[in-house]
Order: sequence, then structure tokens, then C-alpha cells
Amino acid sequence: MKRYNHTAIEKKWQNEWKKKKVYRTESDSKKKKQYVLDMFPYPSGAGLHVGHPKGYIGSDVYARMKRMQGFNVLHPMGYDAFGLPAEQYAITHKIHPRKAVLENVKTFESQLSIIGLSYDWDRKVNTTDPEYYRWTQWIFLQIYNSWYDISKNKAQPIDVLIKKFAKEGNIKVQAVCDENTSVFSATEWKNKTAKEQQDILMKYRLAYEGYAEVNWCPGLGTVLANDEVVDGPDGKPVSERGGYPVEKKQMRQWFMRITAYADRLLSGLDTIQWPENIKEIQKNWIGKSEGSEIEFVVTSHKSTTDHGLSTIKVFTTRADTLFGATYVVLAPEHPLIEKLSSHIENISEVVEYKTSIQHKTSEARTDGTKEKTGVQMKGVWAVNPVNNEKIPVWVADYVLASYGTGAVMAVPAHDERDFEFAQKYNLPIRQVIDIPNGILERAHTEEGLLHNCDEFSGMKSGDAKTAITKKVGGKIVTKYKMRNAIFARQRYWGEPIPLYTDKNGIIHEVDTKKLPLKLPDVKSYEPTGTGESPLASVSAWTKKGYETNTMPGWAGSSWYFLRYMDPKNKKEIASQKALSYWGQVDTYVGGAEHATGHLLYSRFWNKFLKDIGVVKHEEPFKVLRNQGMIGGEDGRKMSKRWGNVINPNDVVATYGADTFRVYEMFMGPFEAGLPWNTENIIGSRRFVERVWRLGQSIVESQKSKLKVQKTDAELETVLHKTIQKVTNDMENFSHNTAVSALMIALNEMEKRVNETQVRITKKDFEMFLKLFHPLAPHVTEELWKDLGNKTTLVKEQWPKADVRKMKASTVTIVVQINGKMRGEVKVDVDSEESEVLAYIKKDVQIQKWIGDSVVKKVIFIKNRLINIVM
Ligand code: ANZ
Repeated sequence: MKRYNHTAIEKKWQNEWKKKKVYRTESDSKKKKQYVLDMFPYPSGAGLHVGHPKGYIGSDVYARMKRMQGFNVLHPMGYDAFGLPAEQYAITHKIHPRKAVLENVKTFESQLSIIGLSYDWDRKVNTTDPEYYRWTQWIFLQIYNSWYDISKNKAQPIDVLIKKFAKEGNIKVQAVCDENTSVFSATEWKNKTAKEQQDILMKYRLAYEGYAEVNWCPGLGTVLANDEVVDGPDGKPVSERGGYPVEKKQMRQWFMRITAYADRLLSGLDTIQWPENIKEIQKNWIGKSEGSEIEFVVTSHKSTTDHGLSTIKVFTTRADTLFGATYVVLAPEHPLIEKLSSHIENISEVVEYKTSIQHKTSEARTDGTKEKTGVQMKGVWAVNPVNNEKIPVWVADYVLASYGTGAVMAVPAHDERDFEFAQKYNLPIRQVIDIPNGILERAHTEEGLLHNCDEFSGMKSGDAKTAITKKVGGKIVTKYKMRNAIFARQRYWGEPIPLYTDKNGIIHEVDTKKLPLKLPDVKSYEPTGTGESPLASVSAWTKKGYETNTMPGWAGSSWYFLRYMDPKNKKEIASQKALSYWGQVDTYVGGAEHATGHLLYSRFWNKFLKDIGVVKHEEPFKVLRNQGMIGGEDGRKMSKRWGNVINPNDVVATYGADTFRVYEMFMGPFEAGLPWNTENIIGSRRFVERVWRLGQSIVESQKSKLKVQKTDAELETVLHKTIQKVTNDMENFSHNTAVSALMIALNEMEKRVNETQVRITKKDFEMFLKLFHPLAPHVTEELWKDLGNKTTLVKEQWPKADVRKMKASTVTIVVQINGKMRGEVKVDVDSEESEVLAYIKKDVQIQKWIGDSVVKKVIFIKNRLINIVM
């Protein structure tokens, strides 16, 4: 029998498939399409461990089945290679990032190439390729040149807005814009200087320049996103990479007005098949909240006027509890603190407090388990508009500047945070909602009937929210937790932003015909340390006034799925034909860690591209699947740090790629995080070897007289049931149970050959090979060839389950004599009692028990049992 040499077989078929381009996606096809996409990786220098390919194998199994089912499958791979990881790697290894990326891509591809993944490599994209980022820059310019029209609920060209301003000012314009945008008439608009007009338009553009307090990391010389900042050992924030200290700093930035799309990002979630937890994370991130804005007048001891010194605007979702407000809290960053400083008696204490919480992250500040801190602003008071009561004003870190209005009315009786704070600082707690047993031991946060609220007493919370807001002249508003996204890095390794500023401070776009605006070569691509990008020290760059910030890591990854549809197009991001044929990504596979970053940004860009007519679908990814992580054998995360990394190259060399694939899919549910287990991989290897041996025995029987022609009906039933199960399981990414079903089918086939010497037909075994092919493409292809086939299994037709054949034709019936089991008979399905008795008469073994006795009674259960009572 031919030996199973996995190395030779796998190498051979990988070369063959490559040579014949069997995975090439058809560009012009009448077939139904199927777009199966892996989240594209950062080609990191460290190479892959066995956890990384799990998602790729899962999607590959799926893509292979779809191809065999007759779909035109788009299953591409590419690289997200701009950004911090690539740049950090280049700096540590003292090579240019461009070179580092090429090296890393090579390592990555050599590791991927041995696993037998069915990518169409001709469609590869790389975000750092100027031919690719030309289109990232083009999209940026479209966003820059757009504003959000609320009346049309979509993005519109900025020229439309400029015409409106010239015609009627901005009073009637319904647009998403900065909060501090003032009202102007057409004449006022026309009288403004170009620079003034530019500044106003910045308040409307969907990509705009502004200043923001950012997480500044001097050690990395860059600004970090919130999720790149973690708590350091002493509680102070540090960068996730490298653990360098992080501080707050005001910086010039570019932003994307993603908040304009908040509602669409929310409602779109109901139209896509994504894991519920990811949808939930996005919902919370967007954080839509309906409430009221209510103003409290601020007074001091000294002030005598009724207007007060100023007003504090609070945002509350519980206007019904306004009578229960016993103090007001400002976020430490609230601008009113400075404004009121001459009236605050303990101003130095307040300022000291402000400084002390500066390093805290918003996560730490809103963490319910941490103790709340605060300080009263002595000498000033807020007047509760509903009853004119003067209540104290506090500054506390549990109120965030970035949410609502940065100020809250505190109702300790009905809000947990306020309750905890009031207890700590001995502030009054006033109950204004009825509670069932009348005793307030904790905050009672449920809504109910109002109580002790003058004319509102007895009213339901829901009604009282509107009524009280109206009475105090407040406003019903919708707030979102989501903020506009920073779209700039002060780094070298990113797409240049295609804008330049002239001597008069006017910003111009680079002509789209002149794109790509290429990243210039620099002497040093390391951070300048001043916070500016290394591009700021390239005189050829700054002389032309080019923007020195580069785009963030998420730019290139927000639209790459569109480029795969038509990757070499020189005229547009992809042709309309390709875009409309491929439409949405049907199945998107990747890690759950992208829940709020990539998966939100790409939804946003896709919606924008729909608004400007480039794409047809509101949502880019129809089905999302998250693979679970593979941990180390010791139960820890697989990482260099723990020395528990297993390299797929070693596994493939020892056991073969097919075994590796089968093992990773068989180890448990696709979504589950599970530890690697070397002992179990041997089990998968044995399974593959058994398939090999059975296959070879059939190959041999084909050559001899033993060749079997007639199909075994019972085996046929097993196989058709297997077809149905494997098809359904693979469709649902339940690849582990698909493997189990195949194991059961293999047992059935082996049983016949080993125990009963009954040979099975070539056709039946081939059906099994087709089902097993997506999991173990090489070994199945080799056996397919050995059985005399000239075609490739890759393009064979996926078997269809025949419902009629799934029903067994014979059954085994238990035979009892006086209630004791004495044997079994095999009869046709649905045989009647008389027919079964006829069989029994012929069975010598059973007849021995009956002998000459008189049969008194027969108990018969169709298809199961017969009991002969004597
Ligand atoms: C008074 C009140 C009484 C509140 C009560 C709640 C219960 P969501 O649902 O998350 O939108 N809040 C408002 N702005 C805040 C800020 N910048 N930082 C921290 N907390 C803030 O929550 C809105 C509620 O969170 C608001 O309603 C406010 O507290 C608080 F019985 O106002 B509430």
C-alpha cells in the first residue's frame, strides 16, 4: 500500500493549485457570488503562532464548500501595513518601514502558504502601496468635501452648503455641525474673509481640522487612542505597547464627524447577522440616550441679582426627579470653574483637585467599583429651577466632561453614583419617587409615581419627565456617548493627508488627478519627540505647505473589502460593475477585539460611500463570525512572553497541514477560546491516516477482481445523512461537528471493509472525499487522483443529500422470547408482523429457543422489536 507522506503530498498539490490558478475568482461571471473575507492582518515581524490561522482555516473551509456548491467565490488576502506596529518594528530593528513591511509580508506568506488556504493571490492588496492609498486619499477628499444634511439624512457636497450660505445664511440649514456654530445671514457670509469662511466650513465638513485634548505619549512620540492606553502599575495611564507614560495634551488634529452617522450606525445593527455581543458593544459605544437639558442659575453669597453669575446646564435622563436634586456636580474640566474662580472661596483646593485627577482615564473614573472623589466649590450655589432651592455645587471625577453637558444634577435617592457620593460627603438624600416598602436603603433607581413634588405628585415618571422639563424651560434632547473620531497621527508611517495650506492659511486639496500624494523619503522616520510628525522636518514637504499629520491606522482598513472586488482598477476605487456584482461581504471572519474600532469605522465609511453613490449597500458585512482564541497548552494566552508559543510551521512539518486544519476545526466550537493540546492533534492525525488507508484499499480493489459495483443501501443512508449534516454544519461554521459526522461515516465504511470484508464502491468513497475536502484538501485531492480522476476536487460538485436515500431501507429488529432477548433479525423497513415472523422461522439460532412450544401471544413494535410469548 502506498505510504502516507504528508510533506510530499502537500507540497505537490500546493504547487499544482498555484500553477493552475484553481482559486482564481472569475471577474465576469453569470454565477451567483459569495464573498468570504478574513479581516486582513498586520504583517507583524514576529510571525504567526498556531492561534492566528484558526479564523483563516474556518473561512477557508467555508469558501471551499461554497466553491464546490457552484458559487463564484471571492476569497482574498492582503495587508494592513501602515500604522504603529509596523513603525515600531521598523524602529526597533533599525530598518525602513517599507522594507520591514516587505520582509514581514514574506514571512507571513511563507507561513500561510503551507496551510493550503484557497486565496486568490492575484487580488492581494497592501494599504502601503501608493496604488492602493491613492484611493484612500481620494475617499478622504470626498469626506472632506461633504457635510451631513439632516433633512435628507445623508452626506451632501460641501458646494451645496456654500451656495446655501450665500443665498440664505445658515439659519435654515439642518446640518450636523460643531456645537459652537453661530448664526449668520447671507450678507454676513459674503462679507467674511476666505479664512473666516474656511473656519466656518470646518464646523460642517465630515473631515475637519480642530484641536483636541489627546492622550499624548512622549515615549512613543505619538497620540494614542483611548483603547491603546491602559493603567500602569501605579494606576497612572501608560501606553499598551511598551508601557510608556501617557499625559493629556491639546493638539491640532484632523477629525471624522462619525457622530453624524450615529443613528444609522445604530439602526443598521438590526439588519445584519452579527454575534449579539458585538452588536451590544457597538450599541453601548454609540450610547444613544434620550433626556433633558435643564439650566440651573448659579449665585454666590455676594450676588444680589436674580440673573445670577452664570448658568449650569445639566443633562439628565430623569427630569422626573428634579425635586430630589440636592446638589449639582461639574466635571473637573468644566470651563465654568475658571469663569467662577473669583467667587469660589476654596479655589486653590478646587484647582489642586483638578490636577490630582488629570491622569485618570475615563474608564477608571466611571468604574462603579472605585471610590468616588470630589470637592465642593464653596461660596457658590445652584438654584433648582423647579422650586428655587439653593443647592451646593461640587466638582467630582465621576462626571465626565465629554458626555452630555459635563454637568449633572445629583439625585442621591434615585441614582447609585449620587447615593454613594452623598453618603460619603454627608449630603442630603431626598426621595421623590414612591418606593414599595417605603424604606430607602440604597438608591431606588426604578421609575414610578412621583411623591412630594407639588403639583406633579402622583404623576408617572414617564409623563413627569416631559411635564417638568417643560415647566422649567428645559429642552428634550438626544445625546450620544460616541465622539467624533481623531483622524491623524503625528507619525511617519501612514497615508499622507492630501491637503496643503498656502501662505494665507487657506487649505487646498491636492488635485485628485495628482494622487497619490506619495510619502516622501526621510532621513529619520523616528518620532521627533516634539509631538510633530517627522514630515515636519522635511523641507521639501513643508515648503509646499503639505499637511504633516498622516492618516491613522484605521484609514486603509476602512474600505479594503471594496478594493478586492477590482484591485487593479486605475480609474476608480472599483468599477461600478464589480461593486454591484459583489455587493456586501457575505461572511466576514475575524477577532472580536475589533468590535468598536475597525468594525465601526468601516461601517461609517461604507455608509458615506453609499451616500455619494459609490456603493449600493448600507452595511458592508452581512454575516460576522468571530473565531475564539487558541491559548497555550498551559492555559495562558499564547505569547512570546510566556514562552508557550507554538509555531504552525513545526506542527505542519510533523503532522501535516491537513491534520493541522482538521485539529483546529475539531478542537471545539469555532467561537470558543480553547487551549492547544498536542495529545489531541495525534487523534486528528490518526483520523487522516485512516481515511488514507481506506482510500488506498479502495484504490487497490479497483485494480483487482474485488472491485465492487453495487452500492450498499445501508451505507448509502449513512452517507446521505452525513452529506446533510456536514453541509448544514459547515454553513453554520460548526466545523467541529462536521468533523464528528465524517468520523462516524468513516467508522461505518471501515467496519464493512475490516469486519465483514464487504468492499465499498468507489462512488461512495468519493462522496466522502468531497465532504472531507474543505477540511483536508491535500490528502483528499491525492486520493481523488489515485482513484483515477483527472479533475481537481477543488472544482468538483458538492454532493446533494437525497432525502429518499436518507431513509434506511432495512432495520434490525430485536427478537425476544418470553421477554428475554434471544437475537436480532434484519428486515425491510416497515415490515409487518407476519413478515418478521417469516424471517424468524428461517433463523436457526432463534428457532432453537422456540422449538415445538405453542405460541400464546406476539408483541410487535414496528421497526423495533418482536416478543414471542409461549
Ligand atoms: C439626574 C438623575 C437622577 C440621573 C436619577 C439618573 C438617575 P445615560 O443613560 O448614560 O445617558 N450624567 C449626565 N451627564 C453625565 C456626565 N457627563 N458624566 C457622568 N454622568 C452623567 O445617563 C444619563 C445620566 O447620567 C443623567 O441622568 C445623569 O444623571 C448622568 F435618578 O441626572 B441623571
